[in-house]
Amino acid sequence: MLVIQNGWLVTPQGAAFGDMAVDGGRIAALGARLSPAPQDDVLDASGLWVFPGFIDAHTHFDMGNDLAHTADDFETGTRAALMGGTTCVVDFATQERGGTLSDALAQWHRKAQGRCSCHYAFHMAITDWNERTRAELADLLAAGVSTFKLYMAYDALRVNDGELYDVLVSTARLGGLVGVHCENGDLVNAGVRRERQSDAGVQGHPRSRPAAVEAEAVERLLRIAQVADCPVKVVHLSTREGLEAVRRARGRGQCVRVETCPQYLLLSDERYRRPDGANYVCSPPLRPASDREALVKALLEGEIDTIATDHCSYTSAQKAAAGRDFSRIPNGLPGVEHRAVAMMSAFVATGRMDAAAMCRLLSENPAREMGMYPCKGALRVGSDADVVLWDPNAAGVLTAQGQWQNTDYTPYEGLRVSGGVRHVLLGGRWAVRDGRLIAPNLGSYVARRQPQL
Ligand code: DUC
Ligand code: ZN
Ligand code: ZN
Repeated sequence: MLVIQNGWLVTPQGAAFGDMAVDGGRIAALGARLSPAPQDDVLDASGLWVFPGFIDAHTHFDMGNDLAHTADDFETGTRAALMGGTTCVVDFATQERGGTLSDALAQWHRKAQGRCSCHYAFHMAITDWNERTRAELADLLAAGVSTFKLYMAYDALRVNDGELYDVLVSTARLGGLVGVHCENGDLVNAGVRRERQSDAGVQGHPRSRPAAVEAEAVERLLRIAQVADCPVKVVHLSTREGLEAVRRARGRGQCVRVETCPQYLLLSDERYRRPDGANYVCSPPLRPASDREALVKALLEGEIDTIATDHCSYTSAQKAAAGRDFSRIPNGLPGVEHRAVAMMSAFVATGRMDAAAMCRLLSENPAREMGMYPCKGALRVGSDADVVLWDPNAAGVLTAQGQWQNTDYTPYEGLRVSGGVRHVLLGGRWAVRDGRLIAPNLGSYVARRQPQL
């Protein structure tokens, strides 16, 4: 048994100073003062905050497309996640057109198995909707995949409105949840054709897909979900206008879950004017400061449910290989390692949000939405002992040189941060101690139950 003493425990009942006992991989006791037996290990957590491990429900590791293969695979990506306090990721297995969901799931298991330093689970991205695919859904839920993803853009991945409707109805019937990439694919294609003619370089990227392209897709998705009478999740929301569509749907009584990402809360589209602008190409793109401010306000007012990263990393060389043709730059940013420290610094250390509210965004809400609560996402007796001990007094600067992510840059280069990971327990075992990785590869697959919305 390990007894953690004198920590500031962030529990579902509220934050409290106290002790926590860990035994057999689970939380065995919580209390104001626990008495360790002589044979117990004791950790003095004075001055530390104790969180349920953070969950990143949006990563892309070991993913290829016609432009490039991601720099991080499950080995490097989950190691970086763990070092940043993330104890579980949910990555996107993706169906091949003409292929089955079960083949895609088996392929993603092969990518991850035996390589993960934090726990992992999979969403399933459905790209080929037909009767055979529909018949596989129940098997997916039985295999622990209770969340799905649809794309409204990217020609190789996207579904049409009728298919979207049908997937929503079919998955909701089984208790699953669908997250949707909201950009109008036809408008993106038209915008790319238009901007390529003007030879605008990297700046053609955000111009090819302005806010209205996202907002139209969010609005249409939410109307389709209204007709289907199903809950739905908007992933990586980036615009004020998209947010307004969410508000309208919620005002109609719909259940809409909203995820955003650190890059949309901290960065803006001026990055595309820099010489290394290609490094910031992601979809949806970084937006003007007014969108960022609207999202931050919504975050602080409780309108956003979760913060995930959409980690999809490439090296600067991969980004630069496209030259002036922005449409050939692989889309995506690194971020899985820096989510907690960047968000804590921006919102908790500055006094704009308390640690318990941040815990809901990074841990409890993703756990509920992903069907992992209360095994994960909570400091409760009986929950898995995936635990982060956070030092609120640590200070540092984020740099590519000091990172674990397998790329040569970070979008947050030079960011001064307050707070940091001191220790991480994974399933009750020491994975990170005093900021040092001491046990890689402890991660295992998490078979999930139905989302709790
Ligand atoms: N956009 C996506 O939709 N997926 C991965 C990365 C990105 O930028
Ligand atoms: Zn997406
Ligand atoms: Zn994504």
